[in-house]
Parts: sequence; structure tokens; C-alpha cells
Amino acid sequence: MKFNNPVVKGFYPDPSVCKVGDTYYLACSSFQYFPGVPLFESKDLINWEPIGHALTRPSQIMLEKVNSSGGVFAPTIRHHNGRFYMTTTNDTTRQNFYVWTDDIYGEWSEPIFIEQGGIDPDLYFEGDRAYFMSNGSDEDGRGVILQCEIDIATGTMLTPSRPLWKGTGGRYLESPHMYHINGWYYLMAAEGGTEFGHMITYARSQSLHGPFEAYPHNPVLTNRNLGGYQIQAIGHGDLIQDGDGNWWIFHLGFRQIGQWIPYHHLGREVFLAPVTFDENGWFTAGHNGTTRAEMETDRIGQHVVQQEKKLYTFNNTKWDLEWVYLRHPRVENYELQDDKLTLRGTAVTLDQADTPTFLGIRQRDFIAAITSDVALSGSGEAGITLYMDESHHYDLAIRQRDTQLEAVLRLNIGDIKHEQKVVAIDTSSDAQLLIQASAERYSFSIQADGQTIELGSAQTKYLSSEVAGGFTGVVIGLYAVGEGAIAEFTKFACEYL
Ligand code: 6LW
Repeated sequence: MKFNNPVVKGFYPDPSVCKVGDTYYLACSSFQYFPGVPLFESKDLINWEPIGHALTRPSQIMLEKVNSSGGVFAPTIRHHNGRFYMTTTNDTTRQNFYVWTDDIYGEWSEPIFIEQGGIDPDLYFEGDRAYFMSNGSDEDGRGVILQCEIDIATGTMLTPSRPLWKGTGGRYLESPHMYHINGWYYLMAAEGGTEFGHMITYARSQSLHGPFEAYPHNPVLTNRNLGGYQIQAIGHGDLIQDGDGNWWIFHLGFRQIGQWIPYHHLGREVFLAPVTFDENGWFTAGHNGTTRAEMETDRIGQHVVQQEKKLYTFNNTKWDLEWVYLRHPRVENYELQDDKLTLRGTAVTLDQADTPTFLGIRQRDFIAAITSDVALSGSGEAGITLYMDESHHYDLAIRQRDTQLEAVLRLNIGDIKHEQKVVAIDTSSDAQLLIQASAERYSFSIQADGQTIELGSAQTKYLSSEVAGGFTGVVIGLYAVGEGAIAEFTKFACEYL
């Protein structure tokens, strides 16, 4: 059969997977968004359903005023002795920690902190022993993977951090994962940075503590030499064995737009590629060491159909599965109903790295029709923002200025804030906000009192990581700003075409 990459679309970076019985579980990073660490499950590796988040309580994760693309970095999810563990870094506080649960559909524990620094923590269990790895640097400042043994009940380090492997010389050695397969310990990592030079490398040893010998043909997986190919920056992966004994790698990557010079705005997404061990115990991955948009495989049954959800509405999504807040929400400002969202604005605006009244859903594909009805009472502003970070967002809104209601399209691109068009509207009923997204442009309009008003368009490029920086992707946010503003959103729909 053929399956399509990405297998999870939109800003869901740094995938980590584990398998319990016949079910696979996937965790991703989430940065300044809350709840943190989205979780998915799958029975067949290519269809993933959201099931919740690991960090659902403010007590588990400090997100107060964290910088955009700070907060929750890459997680590792593992299952051991009937218990799930998820370890990650709060990059803003520079703390590594893990949480655990015996019921993945329920709540996770309070955080247990680990003294070892670095990012991209990994947990590896062997019998009753637990080992913790992360990236760090040696005396010369060179990247190295560090390992210590921990007491899994308390997080206490039982050994000092030991250097394990320095990688192959690429910059930003990160995302270590340890596996014990057929008598060998494999230490897999990413190098090259999460950009166009990204790659997966690995080494192996007879001992968990090394010395590790690098795979002679590293990188084992990279698209860095596929100039012009849509899928780029593949790296940061995790291995998993399926029920038939086949190995796979889940990893991140992005879909670029343009060529000279390309950019991406939907964030880093989840990709899948097959992994094959040879008779010498080395493994290869993907299609000749690359990951393709279409992957041909006989490892997944012909009967498995890759489904894709094309329509997201209030009714067919769940607030706690698909929707996210910026940092810790002030819950009293949100009323979540099955077919209606009521937001109360505050003085916090979308331009602050703080907690505006905002509830968002990731933009998962390039071509989309996004719409919502909105009714505003009180003075202030309410609308839909295409949000990359506090300095890069396009806002389509209605606002009350004195006694006049206005429709506005505001572009926020770094230091430039531009109101592309402001139109006085006179509406006795709800206004309908409309955004048409193509790969390269967003077009904005509003319908009020039976009239359609075109407000303009803007390039997707200025919301890209290459312009805005950072590790996130565009999130479609419903928002209200202004003390006393009360906004009622109904008939939200985001349809991918
Ligand atoms: C993550 C690191 C990376 O922790 O980007 O692509 C960092 N890889 O491994 C943020 O996602």
C-alpha cells in the first residue's frame, strides 16, 4: 500500500512513540501553548487520533510569561511496568522533568525534576533500572550526549552524568534515544539543527555505557540533499517496532514553499519511514535514506485506509483535545459550549508574550477555508488571528470604537503593524469572518448585513519560521481583546480543500 506523509499534519514537532499491546502512542512538543504535550493514539501507524495532553495543570508546567518557542521542548514517551512516563524540558526554566500515569486517558502526575541539564531528555529502562539521557557539552563546548542512572521514584541521580557519544560532527547534537535490539545498544540522535541541514544519525555499542561506534554511513536519514523537494528538515526521530516485528521511525520535518529561498509556516509535522536492519546489525531508513511524501510499503495491510479529517468545527472537535491556549489561561474568561465559544477580553493583547484571551487550533494544511460568525458586545475587539507569535500574526476582526463598529484586517510583521483596511460596518446580526488560505497567501473578507467586504490579502511567508524564528507553526486563534469585550463565536469551520 501507499501512505502519505506527514502522518500528523500541522505544528506537532518532536514526535516520540511507544507501543502498549496493539496500540501506539505519540507525544509532541508544545512550547508556550497549554495544555502541553499533545498525545495521540493509533492502531496502524498512519491514522492518529488525539487523546489528550500530558501537562493539563498549571502546577505541572511553568508557562507564565514564557517566551514564544520557550516552554515545553521535545518529549520522550515510554511505557514500563504498566506505567507511562513522559519526560521533557521546560526550556525557559531550563529544567528537565518527567511525569507518569497509569491511565493515559486520565491525568498525569506532578513533575519530578532531574538535576541533569541539556534538552531533549530520554528515558531508557532496563529491568528495575532507569537511565536518563539528554544533550550537553564537553569541556571544549562540543555537543555530547550525557547519561546518568536515576531513581525512577524520585528522579534522584544515582550516578554522575557520563558522556556517551559526540555525534558525527554536525551542529546541535540533540534528541538522543536509546534502544536495545538484538544484543546491541543503539543510540540515535539528530544533528544539523532543525532546519534544512537536519539529519538522523546513530551509533551502537555492546554496552549501555559505550564506547559507541558510529554507523559508517551516517546520516541514516536526511532530506538535506533533496534540493527543491517539498519535505525538508527531517530529523529528531524515535524508533518503534510494529506487531509484525518491523521497525519504523517517526520523525519531524516540514513542508516547504518556494525554492529560492524556501520557507515554511505550518511548523514541524510528524513523518513516518520504514527502518530495516541488515545482517550486520546496522539499520537503514526511509527511501534510500530519505523520507518521501508518498511511501510505498508492504508492511501495512492493504485494508488499512489512511483517513484525513478535512473539516474542523466546534461540534466535531473537543476543546481539550484539539484547542490550545497561550500559556496558562484565565479560565473565567472562557465559556466553552458544544457549538459556541464565548470569550471575555482583557487588557492583554495579541502583541504581548502573555495570555491574551485566545483559543486556537493548528493550521494543518495549506489550502483552507476558515470561517466563524462573531458577535461583539462591549468595547474592544474580537476575531480570528493567524498566529505565529506575538510579533507575527494576521488579525481579521470586528471592533467597537466609540459608537462605531468596524471591520479590520491588521498585519503584524515584526516591527511593522499595518491596518490594511478598516471599514465601518452596521450590523444588526452577527458578522461572518472569512479567510481563504492558499500555500502562498491568505485572503480576508467579512460578511455583515448581507454584504461581503473584501479586506485584503497577505503572504503566508511573513508568518513563516524563516521570518518569525522559533519552533512553532501557524495556529488559528479565536480571540477577544479589551476589558469589557464579550465575543460570541459560532459556526466556526476550518475546511481543508
Ligand atoms: C528540540 C530539538 C529540536 O528540542 O528542536 O528538531 C527543539 N529538534 O531536538 C525544539 O523542538
